[in-house]
Amino acid sequence: MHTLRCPPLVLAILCAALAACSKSESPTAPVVTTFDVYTPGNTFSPFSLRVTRGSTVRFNIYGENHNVIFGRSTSGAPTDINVVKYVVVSRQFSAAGSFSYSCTVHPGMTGEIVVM
Ligand SMILES: [Cu+2]
Repeated sequence: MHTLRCPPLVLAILCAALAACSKSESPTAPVVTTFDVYTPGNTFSPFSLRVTRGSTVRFNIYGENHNVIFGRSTSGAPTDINVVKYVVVSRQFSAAGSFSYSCTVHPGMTGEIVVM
């Protein structure tokens, strides 16, 4: 009969290799955080915002009445924000992509959220 045996040294090397592998995988979680967009002078500021997938964007609607309408053709876009004033409305971006939006009250008032 033949029995399969692993020398202790081989086991020790395998264990060390496995430990090194699991260590190097853990710290690469994406940074999910919260961002702010403001409405100074009937513009969205910042005009373009890059965020990590799963992040939250707070739309700080001040000054005049504004809405935030996302392109209907873009799948994964968050729900539109109806016309409001003096409120902060949060939207979470859980899908990667480029989401442009506009305020239909003020022609040319546009912005975009790029989700990586
Ligand atoms: Cu507006």
